[in-house]
Amino acid sequence: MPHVYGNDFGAPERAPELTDEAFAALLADDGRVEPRDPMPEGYRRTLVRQIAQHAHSEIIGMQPEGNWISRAPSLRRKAILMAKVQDEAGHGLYLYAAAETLGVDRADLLDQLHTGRQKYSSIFNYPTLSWADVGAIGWLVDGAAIVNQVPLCRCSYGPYARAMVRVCKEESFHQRQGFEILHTLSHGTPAQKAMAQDAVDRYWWPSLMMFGPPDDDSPNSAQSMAWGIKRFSNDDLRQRFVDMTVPQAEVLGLTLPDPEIRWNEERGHYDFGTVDFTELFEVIKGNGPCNRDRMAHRVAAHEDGAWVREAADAYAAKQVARTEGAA
Ligand code: FAQ
Repeated sequence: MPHVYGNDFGAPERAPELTDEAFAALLADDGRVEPRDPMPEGYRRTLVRQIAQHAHSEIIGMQPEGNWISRAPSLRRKAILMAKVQDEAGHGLYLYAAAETLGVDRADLLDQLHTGRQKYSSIFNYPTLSWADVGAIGWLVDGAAIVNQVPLCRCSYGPYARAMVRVCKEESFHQRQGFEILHTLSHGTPAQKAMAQDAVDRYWWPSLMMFGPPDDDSPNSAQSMAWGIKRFSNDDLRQRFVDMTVPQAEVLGLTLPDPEIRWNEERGHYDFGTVDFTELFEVIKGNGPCNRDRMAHRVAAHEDGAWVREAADAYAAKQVARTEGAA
């Protein structure tokens, strides 16, 4: 079936293509592209790629923390964690809906995830070994996600930018709950502090990798920035994250596992050590510690949920039949 824009955003059939020059003029004029606007095919494909990867990351990202829902240390922690994991599912939904405004179908995007043709963030291929990892994910992973996503609220594509506004508000809450978990552990017993430190030691470098490869090895950045999809480069956002996080680590009383971190007066930024991008590329290729588990779990959950999709389809068909019968 040919896919059309029609969905929650009320958009019509696929918009026609546009030359790069005409599109540049449109961007310069109001800077915001909506589903009904014509757009170059490359722009549309880039958005589908990035938004789909982003959506997949949100739903795969439910797994590492979901692992701790049944073992959260108190009822309060459990309720908060359940709400957070549910938020991630909601973020996935906003993002799949935003992708669908570009004329793709979410069932097809999920199929591409399940068959390894589309990526999801490297960070979710690391295990959550202790309760402190839930704190480290909130503080560092959600923290990195916010730094990356706040500029996406100004992305040139309207539905993606608007989805990001709400996502960022929720991520801010997530980051604070992670910070609070680590603060409590860090000011608890020596064993609790050691657990918090161990979590930060393991999650620090993978969090820096979330921003993607270095700028000179990032094939998509230049074009995405020219199109106003990305507003800052991978390295600029990575630096922003380091600058934001170092003072927070001091408040937590925890050490970031990088002896090269120091304030550079001249640059007005923190210097930091070299990220091992070989590890990032290996994880992206499928060779991280948990890639196979994450994907097997996702595919099994999708198959187990087939009856829900069938029931929803049957209900929708019944509603249509009722409406047509009443007309
Ligand atoms: N992992 O040329 P670039 C979250 C791929 S949400 C995996 O630099 P681009 C919330 C990249 O796709 C986290 N793959 O690419 C949460 C490209 O592959 P392709 C997700 C990566 O797109 C918290 C290739 O490498 N956030 O955490 C990664 O210009 C807690 C070359 O790279 C987003 O998706 C990576 N780390 O820049 C949920 C934000 N880095 O497709 C649960 C939106 C790069 O050409 C719990 N996305 N690749 O084959 C973006 O901002 C961008 O897509 C980047 C990559 C910055 C990720």
